[in-house]
Amino acid sequence: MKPDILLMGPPAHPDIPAELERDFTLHRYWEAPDRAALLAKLAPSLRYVSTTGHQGPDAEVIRALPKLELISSFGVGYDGVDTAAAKAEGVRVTNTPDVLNDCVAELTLGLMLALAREIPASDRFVREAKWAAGNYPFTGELTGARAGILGLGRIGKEIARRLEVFRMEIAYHGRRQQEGVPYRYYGDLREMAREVDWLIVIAPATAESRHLVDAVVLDALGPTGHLINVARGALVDEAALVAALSEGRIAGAGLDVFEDEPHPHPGLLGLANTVLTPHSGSATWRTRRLMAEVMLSNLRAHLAGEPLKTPVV
Ligand code: 8YV
Repeated sequence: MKPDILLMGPPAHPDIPAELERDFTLHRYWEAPDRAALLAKLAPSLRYVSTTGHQGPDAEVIRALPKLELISSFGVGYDGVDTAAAKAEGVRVTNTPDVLNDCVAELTLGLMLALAREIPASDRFVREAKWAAGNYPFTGELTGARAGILGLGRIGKEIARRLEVFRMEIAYHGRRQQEGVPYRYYGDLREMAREVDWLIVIAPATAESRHLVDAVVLDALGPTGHLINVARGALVDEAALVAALSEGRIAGAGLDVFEDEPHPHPGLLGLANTVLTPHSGSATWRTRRLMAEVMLSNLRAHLAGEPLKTPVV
């Protein structure tokens, strides 16, 4: 008999349900009419959960499943999984790092180019036949501008490599200075924000990083500064961002993530100085397939009694 697995929410890749069903009996948590009853039914046997970084399980669900052994999460960020509860209950947690680095870095540059060169507005200008009446106004550009990366991890470094091609001056902020990194380190985020034209957020969401980018940091970035967030909405005080954008206290923002997804702050929607994407940093066919393979490989490794491929707990 195949072991049971609980899929927490809608699959992040369409192949996932069928792939899971090769090795497991699949139970769909989010579709269950009575979730508590499903947990109670599975409690005596359930050893596996498949999820994404946003779908849980929380401490309550983890504690309701005493036989749980592994939570295999899809995505590099796992802030939606209660890892403290998992650890306390002896449950392992895995994520899908590395395979999405290039993809997220690519969208970051896309947001920066779209903002700097005003590509969305230029596109509307052409379509709305305004060109014949005169040229589109000049825009800014990336070449030679200064960028500060908040969170120089694996994705942050891929972003930096791409910024080098644009001959940008690169700095970073994180909890500590990294050896062998050629970029200027700032121990103080506000100080870095004051010195750069682009502040790029690519750090994990934790209790400590919540609202790191607040009104003070935005004011330090200043009226010619741009904010890019491809990490988690929680790192930026979205209400403060809307105020700063509306009042021209910063120049613009490119956002792939929001505090309350899928509901961006309504104040962002009417602003011309924003480019907004629907948390699609890793959402390409190639990368989502690679992420699915890593998520599945952890489950299969555990089933085979082999070491987990990418454990976080
Ligand atoms: C999600 C992400 O996994 O990897 C992450 O941390 O945020 C994304 O790639 C994706 O949105 C699936 O839910």
